[in-house]
Amino acid sequence: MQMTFRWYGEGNDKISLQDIKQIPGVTGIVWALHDKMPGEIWEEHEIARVKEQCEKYGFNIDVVESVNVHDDIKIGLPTRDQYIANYCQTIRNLGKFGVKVICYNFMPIFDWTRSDLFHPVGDGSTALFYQKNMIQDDYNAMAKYILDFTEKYNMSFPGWEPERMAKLDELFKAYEGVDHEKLWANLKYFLEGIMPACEETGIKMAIHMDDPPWDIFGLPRLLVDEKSIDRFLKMVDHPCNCLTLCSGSLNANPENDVAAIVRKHCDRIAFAHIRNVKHFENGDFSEASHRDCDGDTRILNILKAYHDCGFDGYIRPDHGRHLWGEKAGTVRPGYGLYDRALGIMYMLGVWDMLDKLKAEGK
Ligand code: DNO
Repeated sequence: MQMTFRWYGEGNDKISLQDIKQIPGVTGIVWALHDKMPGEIWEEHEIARVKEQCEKYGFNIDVVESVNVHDDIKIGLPTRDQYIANYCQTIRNLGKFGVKVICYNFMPIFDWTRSDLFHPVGDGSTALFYQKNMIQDDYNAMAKYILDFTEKYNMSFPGWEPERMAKLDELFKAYEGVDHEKLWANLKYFLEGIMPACEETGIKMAIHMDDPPWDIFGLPRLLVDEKSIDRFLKMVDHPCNCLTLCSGSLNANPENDVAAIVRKHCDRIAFAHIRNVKHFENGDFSEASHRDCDGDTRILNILKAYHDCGFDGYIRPDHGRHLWGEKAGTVRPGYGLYDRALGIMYMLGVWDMLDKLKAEGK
């Protein structure tokens, strides 16, 4: 596997490439052009700039997270063809700079959703938290909480573009009639439209799991469990149609056995997100450190499954807690430096030991 670290870009991330360089084992930066709106073409000179910045520190830019998909594609409007053509052009432009994997999602309107971005964990640190009864009917209240935060601290969240969020009621109206089956059909149409550009460039499209893995605010969500992943891979059975298997997103539903999915579909997992989640009986969940016993996601089983399958794709620590002075305003929720660096050391520790045992025939 190839260890990577998500970075929000020069001037947009308080964490520097120099900081990341000091974490052992990181070979690649997971990046994006965060000022692009969904549907816009990523231009060559913009991509070249990031490549140059990362290469200065010896990092590759093999993985992009994310090139966001325009709502018209998800809704299935006639305008989608132009947006799909733009997406193909972005794929071709990224291919020219050696990009290998594009992580994206197909969630209607909202990307990941939480009710508390800095929830006390009990040891002085904080983490992202999901209170189930707060994410049910009032999407405006939830969006207001997130947007007030981004405005107060002057940061943008991918998938939460203020321009889109300003038109929430309109967006919800546009999605009326887009049920699960319609959304599956629109996803298929999109994938079939972009597979030729993937073939040309060798880029793998790696869909992110829906987070959380159930419908919210009456909006359908598709990538939620083993059965839906089977359906997705079969629907467009192409080696460039791959997964970003996010352990934490899937395991927000305790019934999802992520290690079993790894063993079943390892050859189609281009990108692994490792995140640990702690469940509460009432359906709430909190994010936890990467250490197996700190959450319920069974991180050790998952890493063992990747190792047994000879996984040579990209991996990254996902959300971390906020530690040692990291707080609202100093750090992006879930994307501080310290806990993600600790997560990397934990994963590499496990991986190195598995390598050693294998080499010794044990
Ligand atoms: C959350 C991330 C997601 C992910 C997108 C991919 O922190 O894992 O926002 O980047 O869903 O498009």
